[in-house]
Amino acid sequence: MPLPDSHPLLSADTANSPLIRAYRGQRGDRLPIWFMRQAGRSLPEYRELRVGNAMLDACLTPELASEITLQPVRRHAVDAAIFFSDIVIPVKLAGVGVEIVPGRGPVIEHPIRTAADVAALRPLDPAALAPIREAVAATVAQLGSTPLIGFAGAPFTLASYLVEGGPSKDQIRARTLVYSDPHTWAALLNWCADVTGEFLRAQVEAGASAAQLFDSWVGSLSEANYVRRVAPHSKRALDHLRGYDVPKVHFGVGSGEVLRAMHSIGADAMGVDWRIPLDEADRRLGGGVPLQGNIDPALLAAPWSVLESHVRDVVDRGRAAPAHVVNLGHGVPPETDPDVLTRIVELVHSLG
Ligand code: 1CP
Repeated sequence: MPLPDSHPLLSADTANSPLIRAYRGQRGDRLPIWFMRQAGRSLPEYRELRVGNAMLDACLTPELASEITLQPVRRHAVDAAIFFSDIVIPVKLAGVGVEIVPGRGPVIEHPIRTAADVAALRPLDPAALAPIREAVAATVAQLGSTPLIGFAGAPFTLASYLVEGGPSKDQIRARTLVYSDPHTWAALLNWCADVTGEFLRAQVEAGASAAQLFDSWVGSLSEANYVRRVAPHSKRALDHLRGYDVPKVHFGVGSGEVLRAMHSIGADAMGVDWRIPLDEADRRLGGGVPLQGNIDPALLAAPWSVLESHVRDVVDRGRAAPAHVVNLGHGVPPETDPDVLTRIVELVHSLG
């Protein structure tokens, strides 16, 4: 039976989309834009669907995950969907007790802190990823030429939650473990790299056209520590995509000091937070790297005239890079007026 035209294996549409071309360093007529955390609490249609569904259950129910992924694409006409899931999903699927506590974030039932805790971690059974594959395939079939970005948490950010037991201000317990027990640290990061790498690969195999690795909390590390104790594991996570021709994007918050090192693990494009302007990020990367970012999320609630000139400035500075995917410097705050996001998309598309 022939596959529908929108099937990713038959369609070259997403390969020629503004997003994928930009990740490959090509500029076209349209400046692509999407928003980190575009699916989520800023959308009334999301809040409605989530009633009675715990966050991680919603992620593992293919029809819900797919519908939530599509909502912001329909509403804002962004140039990409990002798969609705969470960085802790592969950890949960590997058998670790984790919940997303509303208003707080991922909370780990038994934090992982000792060599014995790490030794007890089980590998991820690929069969457990079936709901992820199903949700991605259903989503891609509906997206047509709009690419789906698959994503995963980088080993350091995942390990931070596992060691701390939940969200933390500066990941101090995790950073202590790096020094107090480097062997346990390395074993934990290898485990994280493999579960997160498998999660990412499942999304790509099921039809995602790009892959973003989020090392959200990398900004708490020194460059030397990052290079020695973290980067090799992040590379190991991305190595799970070997053989798949999808662009790889790497993003962290507060990553100014480690941008170059983060790029060197095998990323094609770099996400930049709001702390450094894109022309400065381009300079730090030595030029030649496609950039993604970096509208300050704090300005989403500012008067439109202020926000508009900020967006124009971001676009202007992004011209220093070979290509630019407009985004925020971090996720959409839940209280954001979604109409503001739609208006930014229109503005960016008018700037070309
Ligand atoms: O009740 C709710 O609606 C839960 C809020 C929520 C949502 C919508 C959480 C809890 N996760 C998500 C979805 C999610 N998580 C996406 C969806 C796709 C999209 O962007 O539209 C993505 C990409 C993530 C990834 C994620 N989860 C990251 C990396 C990106 C980032 O924001 O830095 C991190 C660090 C997490 C952990 C997490 N999950 C949820 C929260 C509130 C947090 C952060 C907690 C903390 O501050 O430590």
